[in-house]
Amino acid sequence: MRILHTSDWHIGRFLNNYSLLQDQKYFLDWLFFVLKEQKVDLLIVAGDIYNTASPSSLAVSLLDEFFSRVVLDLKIKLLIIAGNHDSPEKLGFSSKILQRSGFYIATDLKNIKTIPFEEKNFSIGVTLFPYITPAMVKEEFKEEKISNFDETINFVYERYIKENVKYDFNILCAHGLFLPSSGEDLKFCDSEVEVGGIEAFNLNLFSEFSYIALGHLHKSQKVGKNARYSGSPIKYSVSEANDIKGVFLVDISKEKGVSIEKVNFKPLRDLRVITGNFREILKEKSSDYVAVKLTDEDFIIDPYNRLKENYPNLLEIEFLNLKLEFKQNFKGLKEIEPNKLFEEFYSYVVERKMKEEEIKFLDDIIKNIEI
Ligand SMILES: [Mn+2]
Repeated sequence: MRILHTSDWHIGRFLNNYSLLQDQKYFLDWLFFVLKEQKVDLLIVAGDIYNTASPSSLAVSLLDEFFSRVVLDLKIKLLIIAGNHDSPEKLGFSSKILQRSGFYIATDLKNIKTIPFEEKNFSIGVTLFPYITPAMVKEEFKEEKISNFDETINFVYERYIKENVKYDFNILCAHGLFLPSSGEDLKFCDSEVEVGGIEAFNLNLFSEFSYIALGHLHKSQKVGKNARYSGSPIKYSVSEANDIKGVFLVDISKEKGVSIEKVNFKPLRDLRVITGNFREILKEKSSDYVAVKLTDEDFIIDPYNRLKENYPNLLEIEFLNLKLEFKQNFKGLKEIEPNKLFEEFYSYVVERKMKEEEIKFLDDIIKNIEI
């Protein structure tokens, strides 16, 4: 049995003001190719399928098309759960009909479930555990005393999961912050929101699971001995510039147990940090998403628009070594008289001081404006 584990697609997401739909479509086309070439039996998407609870019609049709091709054309079993960004109602729509064609969805507490699969000489159970908060449990079970994440996971485990841990191989698909019992650190990045230390589940309860396919953290990483965050397939913040994105292929067999391999994804447009001198950087061109760090000591006029001509997907500019006098000048801008300020600007751009008559001309204009 070959499983492909991915998560945090955030279809419909923007990076600054740039729509990433084209980049996301490119990822889905690549994924389709991998699913086909690698003869995958089961695709697991561990939450945050969409970026918002009300995705655009373009985002919905992109996914609809992809899911249909996977389930109907490739005949691959598709298992998805809701993440904290997804709307349980929207994602769960017509899930009963879909289940008949091999498309399993778990969106909230009521539909936590374990799907059994029979292989030639062994059985597998995949438990779908969507993003759950203490408040969601309290709303459904008013008389239960549940106030934190520890009590939530214990309750959910006892009520929905425990009796289903009975297969030769038990797989869990979950979304949220799961801490390893070994105490190693998790790696975070800027594109995740509302990730707090207290809102975490402990993985202790799931030690007998053969593989845990997690979603929520956007950096791909190993958690404890049997769990992995696949990470987002696309870099959603500059803090991920050096990440290598991809998906996990998980092979399960009676003889060899579980073996895991990461398949790296090369994006349509990469997200990079470029550090260097303005004029040097301007010699190159790229359609990648770039954050530019300038090493120039002197201020540069209109760097954003000038760079954008060569880097249409420019994200941000930072001056690393700007001379102190420039910084101070900016702080005190309001105190400097407008004509002095213009004189400085003029001499910077034209590279000579203003002439007597020009200064007089300027003074007249400024006087007129002030009146
Ligand atoms: Mn996410």
